[in-house]
Amino acid sequence: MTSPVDYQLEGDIGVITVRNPPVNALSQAVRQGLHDAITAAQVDASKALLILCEGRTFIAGADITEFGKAPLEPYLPDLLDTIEASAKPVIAALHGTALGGGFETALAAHYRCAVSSARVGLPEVKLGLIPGAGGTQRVPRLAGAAAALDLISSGAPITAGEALQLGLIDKIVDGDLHDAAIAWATKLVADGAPVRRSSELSVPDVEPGLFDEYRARLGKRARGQIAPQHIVTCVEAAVNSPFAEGRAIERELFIECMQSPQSIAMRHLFFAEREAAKVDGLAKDTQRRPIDAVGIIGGGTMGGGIAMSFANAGIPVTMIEISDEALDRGLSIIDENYAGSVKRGKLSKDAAVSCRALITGSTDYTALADVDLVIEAVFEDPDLKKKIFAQLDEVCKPGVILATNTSYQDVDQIALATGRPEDVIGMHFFSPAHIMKLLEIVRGEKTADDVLATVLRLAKKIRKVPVVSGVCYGFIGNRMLRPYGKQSQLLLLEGATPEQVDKAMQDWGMAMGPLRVFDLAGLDVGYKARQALSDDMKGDPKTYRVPDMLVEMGRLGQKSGAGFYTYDENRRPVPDTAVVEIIEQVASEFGIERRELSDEEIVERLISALVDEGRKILDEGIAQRAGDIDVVYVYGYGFPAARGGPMHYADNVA
Ligand code: T1G
Repeated sequence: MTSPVDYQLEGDIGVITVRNPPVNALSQAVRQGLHDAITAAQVDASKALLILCEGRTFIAGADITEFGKAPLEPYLPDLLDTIEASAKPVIAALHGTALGGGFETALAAHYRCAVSSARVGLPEVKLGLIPGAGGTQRVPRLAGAAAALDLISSGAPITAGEALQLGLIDKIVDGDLHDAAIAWATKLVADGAPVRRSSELSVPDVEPGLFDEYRARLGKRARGQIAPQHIVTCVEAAVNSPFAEGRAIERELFIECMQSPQSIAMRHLFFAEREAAKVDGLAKDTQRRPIDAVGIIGGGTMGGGIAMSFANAGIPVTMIEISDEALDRGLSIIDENYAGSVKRGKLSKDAAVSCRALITGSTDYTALADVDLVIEAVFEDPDLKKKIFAQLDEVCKPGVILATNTSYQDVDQIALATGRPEDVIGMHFFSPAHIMKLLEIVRGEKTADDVLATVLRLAKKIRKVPVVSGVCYGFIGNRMLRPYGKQSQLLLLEGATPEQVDKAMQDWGMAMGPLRVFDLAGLDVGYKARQALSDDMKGDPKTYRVPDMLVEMGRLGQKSGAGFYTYDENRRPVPDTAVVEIIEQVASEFGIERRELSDEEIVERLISALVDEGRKILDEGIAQRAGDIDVVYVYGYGFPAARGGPMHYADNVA
């Protein structure tokens, strides 16, 4: 088998090229190839060595598919020692995303250059891991402890410009990377540039209390996760110990993370997220329709957030509202959101201005005559949605994709309101739509393959994580939320309080407990949905009597200042004995004797409710695979990534 690593002498420079598509991951063959090339070059005519990669990116990390299997030599830390020990200067030339073990490889080299579009980072923490090949020891030596803690604990990549400022790379080159890197390497040789080993540097002075501050901050931000805390331990070791000792601590903690259920869960999600974008039976080369302009029906919270998602990806948007007042209101919400993103440093002022400029409004449907996709985002009235789709059928040109943002309505029924059901699909965004990553794509009975393929590709362009669902009441996420919600009501009647249920779930890792979620969504939403259902479909009255009573008392949730909790002036939930009294009254009406419930029982019953419904969804083929359900719950419902999603948890942990 040909090695994925090639070595050529170009003048005085030994050029080592990695070719391991799609992302030049550090598979065993790549590690072996690099090792052999570096070793051979020590005794040939080369005066300096250059490592670069073909394809879309420099090495994007260790090969995650090898994790959990018996490790094969050469081990990455040993390979990087070999690179750093080279007697001849080694230069790494970066493009695309130099991540994880890929960036660690570059840090073991003596010099680093990059094209300006390159990004570098150590995202291991997103896999429940820590850098395992010297990253926690070399980054602090080059950029300082605080910068290292930020880079490694966030896992977020930085630009080449930021890396240059931090001293993590030495030069940004223009034009063709290969040629520019050869030219720079030749100059370094001509200038007699020495080998420079970052492992021999010491970490610049550290602010007192830095590590305790990070432990506390990460303890809040990544509750219950082990990797972030181990990162702090390793960077602290870089300050207090020689390189070899610090690296040994890193290795020990890396192996602990690798074997942890948390990392196994997060690695499962890494691949599940990528699998979710693939649809059985949908050919990879399915023709896609061009989407150069989008229309949004409804300028409310969802409509505004959806409009921003497209504008932020450079796609012009026309937002339709029923009146000028409503339109102004919708556009001003968007202005506030952009101002907020700039204030939080998520977006530069210039970027906010140029994105906002892509959003226009109208009260006239004919303004949609030239768009390629329309997304309806009005409130959940099935007749109103059908009326809108019938209108769109009249004004939109042939080939336009007609999408509904409904959270649970029958997409097939909506499609039948048009003469082109094959062009109709569900695109269920999550609030706030310009932030939440999940996009549930609902494939209708008649939805055409090219419509589905187009929307799947588009999801990636607007930086969403797509999951495909079949048509059923509530699709994947909201359908599972119903039994979860019902179970929370039974737990209240049997003896728990709203704050006990929510605290148990939050301590277990959920971003928010069920009662707070319902208060945030608005209890009236569920109430109205129930009004449209028959008693049979509503199910056991024990599971909705309390929320019905709260709504009828005007306690609609956070938006009305009270629901299962009362909310203070800072929108913080405050337990309310009046709610407990209502729960006790309803319990006695149903003859339920209330008792002590343990947090374990609360968690077990709520998660089981999710999993049981998940299994039905799989049996019915509404979801293609269990991993899809996990991606929905982690990206859309605040399920802890460190537990891998409800189905992974049930199959691997519970
Ligand atoms: N190993 C194996 N396969 C990988 C991979 C990796 N590191 N990265 C991507 N792939 C596959 C992916 O499954 C998909 O396959 C295809 O490549 C394209 O990926 C010791 C231990 C690089 C930013 O965490 O973040 O190094 O589905 O669809 O959107 O310290 O992939 O086509 O069959 O995501 O353009 C650290 C992980 C590893 C980076 C490209 N590195 N990758 O994004 O394409 S841990 C990472 C990414 C480590 C060391 C430690 C992204 C990307 P398929 P894609 P993309």
